[in-house]
Amino acid sequence: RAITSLEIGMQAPERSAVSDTGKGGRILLVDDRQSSYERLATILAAEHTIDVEPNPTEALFHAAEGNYDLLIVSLDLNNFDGLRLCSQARSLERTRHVPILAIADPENATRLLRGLEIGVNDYLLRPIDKTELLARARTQIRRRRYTDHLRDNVQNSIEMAITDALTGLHNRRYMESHLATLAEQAATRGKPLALMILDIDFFKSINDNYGHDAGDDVLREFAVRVRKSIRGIDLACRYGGEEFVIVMPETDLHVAGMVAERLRRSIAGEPFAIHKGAKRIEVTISIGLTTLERKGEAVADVLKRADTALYRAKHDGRNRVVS
Ligand code: GH3
Ligand code: MG
Ligand code: MG
Ligand code: MG
Repeated sequence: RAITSLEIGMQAPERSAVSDTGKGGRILLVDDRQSSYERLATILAAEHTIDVEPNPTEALFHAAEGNYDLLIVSLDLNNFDGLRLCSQARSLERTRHVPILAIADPENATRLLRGLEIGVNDYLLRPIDKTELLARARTQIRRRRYTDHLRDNVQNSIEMAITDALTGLHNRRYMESHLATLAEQAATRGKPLALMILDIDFFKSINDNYGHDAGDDVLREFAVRVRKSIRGIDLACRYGGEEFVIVMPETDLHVAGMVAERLRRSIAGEPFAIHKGAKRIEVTISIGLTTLERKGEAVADVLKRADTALYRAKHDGRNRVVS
C-alpha cells in the first residue's frame, strides 16, 4: 500500500472534472529518502493528489492498479531499481501510457540518459526547484490527458464506422470486409463455415400497424436475442433494414441448422414488447442457411445461396429455416 498524501499530513486538492491545466492529477512518487519525498510531496500536493511509495517493486504494482496520471521516479534508488522500474512500467500494458518524470542526483546523471533511452518522458536534477517541478508535472499530465482524449476519439470513430447505430450489431460494411477473411481462414484450416440470412416476416405491417418507433423497438429486441443465441466468435450484423446476417466459423450445416432453428423458435415463442412495454406483439422470422462449399469460393456466391434459401423460406410460408 502506498503512503498517501493524507498520511504525510496534507490535504489532497479537488480534482476538476474538465481540466487542460495539467492540475488535479494523480501522481505516484517513487523515492526512498524520507527528507526528499516529504518535500516533493508537499510541493506537488498544492496541485495534485500524491501517493508515495519507497519500494520500487510495490510501486510497479501500485502503478498498474492505481490509474495514475504521472509517475515520478527517483533514479537514486539502490542499485538500478529506479531504472528497472521505468523499464518495467514501459513494458506493462497498464502503465505503458503513463508519463514518467525521473529525478536524480547529478552524480547519477548517466542513469538519466539511460532512462531517456528506455522511455522516460522528462527529468529533473537535484536539488529540485519547486516551480520547475510543478511546471514539468503539469506538462506531462496535460500531454497525457490530451493523448488519452485522442485515443478515445479514434476508438469511438472506429466503433461508429463498424457498428449499426440502432441495434449495436456490426454493420454491413464490417461484415463484408471480414467475411472474406473468415472464409479464407476456414478454407486454409479445413474447417466449415456457416452463414445465415435472417429476415423479419411482414415487418412492413408492424410499422404500418404500430408505427415506425415500434418497428425500431422490434429491431433492437431482435438484436438482443440474436446476441444471446450466438457464440463470441460468431459475427452478427444488420445487413439491411430488417435483414440480418450471422456468420459462424467452425460450424457445419447440421449444427448451424440447430442454432437457426433455436433462434427462430426464440423469436416466435416470446412476443416482443413495444411502446415501452405497453404492448406485446408476435414476431416471426425466416432464415436462409448455407455453408462455404469449397476453398476459394467467392463470398458473394455464399451470400447469394443463403438469399435464395431465404426466398424459399418466405415462399414456403415464412417462420421457417431453409438450407
Ligand atoms: P417479408 O415477410 O416478405 O420480409 O415482408 P416485409 O414486410 O418484412 O418486407 P419488406 O421488405 O416489404 O419491408 C421491410 C420494411 O422494413 C420496409 C421498411 O420501411 C422497413 N424498415 C427498414 N429499415 C427500418 C428501420 O430502421 N426501422 C423501421 N421501423 N423500419 C424499417
Ligand atoms: Mg422483404
Ligand atoms: Mg421482412
Ligand atoms: Mg427484407
